[in-house]
Amino acid sequence: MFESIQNKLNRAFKVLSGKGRISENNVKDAVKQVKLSLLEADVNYKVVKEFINDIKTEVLGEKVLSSFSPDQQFIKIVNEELIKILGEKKVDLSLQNRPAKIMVVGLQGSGKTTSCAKLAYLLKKNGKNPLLVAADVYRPAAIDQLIQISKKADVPVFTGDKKNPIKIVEGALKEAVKNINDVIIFDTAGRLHVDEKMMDELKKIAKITKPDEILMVIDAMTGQDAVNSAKKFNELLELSGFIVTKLDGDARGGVILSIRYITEKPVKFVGLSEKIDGLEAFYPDRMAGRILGMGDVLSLIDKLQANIDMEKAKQIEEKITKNKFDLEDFLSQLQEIKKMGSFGDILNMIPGAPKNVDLDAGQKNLKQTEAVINSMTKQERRNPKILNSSRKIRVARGSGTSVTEVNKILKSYNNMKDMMKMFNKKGGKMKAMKGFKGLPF
Ligand SMILES: Nc1nc2c(ncn2[C@@H]2O[C@H](COP(=O)(O)OP(=O)(O)OP(=O)(O)O)[C@@H](O)[C@H]2O)c(=O)[nH]1
Ligand SMILES: [Mg+2]
Repeated sequence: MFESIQNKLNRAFKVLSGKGRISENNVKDAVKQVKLSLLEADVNYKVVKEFINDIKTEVLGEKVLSSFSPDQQFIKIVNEELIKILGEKKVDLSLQNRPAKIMVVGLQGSGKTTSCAKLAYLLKKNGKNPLLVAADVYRPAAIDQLIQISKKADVPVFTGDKKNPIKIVEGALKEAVKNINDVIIFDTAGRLHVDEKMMDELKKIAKITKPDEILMVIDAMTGQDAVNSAKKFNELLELSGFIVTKLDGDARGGVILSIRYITEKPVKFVGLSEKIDGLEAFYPDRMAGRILGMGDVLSLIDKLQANIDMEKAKQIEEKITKNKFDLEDFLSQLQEIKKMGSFGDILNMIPGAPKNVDLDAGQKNLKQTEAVINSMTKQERRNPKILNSSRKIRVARGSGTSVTEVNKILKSYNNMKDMMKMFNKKGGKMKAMKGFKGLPF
């Protein structure tokens, strides 16, 4: 999924990697690459235009953060723009009415019947009591198909007279009251293209059922054609949102990146497999991370940005370079990291970072660490090497701990110092993270 657009976007980011700072000149080429990636992914040209304009404005207006390299800053901007185009926030179904009614429409073979059953499964898992309605009487096997798949969801199917869609939906409304169903999902007939007769039938069904949601199912593999038919469906039926299916295939990404911008209606779910549990709520930020293929790095950037005190980070950076990182700095770094969560967790998010480094020891018991460091003389804190056994005994007594604890904390300090040196070493193991050299660890 999205492999091609991912590779191409990465090429755009590479243009900027290794550059000292972000500038109008070196960004030009990167923006051009992003434009090509989007066009090749079959993203609607209007969306591409908006995307590129926004990126240019953002790039030039972006405050330069010393701790991020130009490619990282650019990734951040592209990510934010992707989220914007995808719709910013997850939009929930309106299920306040009892029963809430969801009408599922779309072109032939887009995945309506499968998605109805998947949705019923999801809602049931969330404590709802749904009823599925087979309102497709045209394709001979359609009703049996719905009955078969809904067995996996353990949800009842209303089939009525199996002949007249209008009578079927009327019957279903009564059945739901009788069975105390709180959600009704109507599976409707597919059509090859938008034709008047079928549309009239859908309008009639909508008039009778007064649906809380009309969701159109879109096959991600069908590209811009799907976006065009979505536009027409939306004009005729006033959709409330979309289910985009078959994102597990080699969809290029065009549909998911265009649909919301073009129709101004949100994507509410995505289909990720043929299986009953293959439907997920749609989160624009997670999808952007998937498209970029670097969700972890992105959440790391967010975390750091929200928590780092840039000035302090710079001072620490200088200290490491001059090899003057002492126990006082260690303590202040522990306090800083605590704001972000566990150091081990953060390290896990960094590609190529060593695993199983016991750096959490000092963090786990911050109070104790504080007490130990506070029991040292200024001289000892500045130069921990002078801590011989008699000094350690004194510090342990003063802080109400033991020599073992003191040693543990010193070990943790040394580990952190080594890690920081590694982060700072040019071309070292942390090459991938060279922009993060101001990190507080
Ligand atoms: N891989 C994959 N296949 C899917 C997904 N959603 C649906 N399909 C498959 O797509 C095919 C068509 O799905 P249906 O649910 O029958 O589509 P429909 O829109 O109801 O089709 P008609 O009723 O004939 O218009 C089936 O083989 C489904 O298993 C998905 O998210 N991923
Ligand atoms: Mg169907």
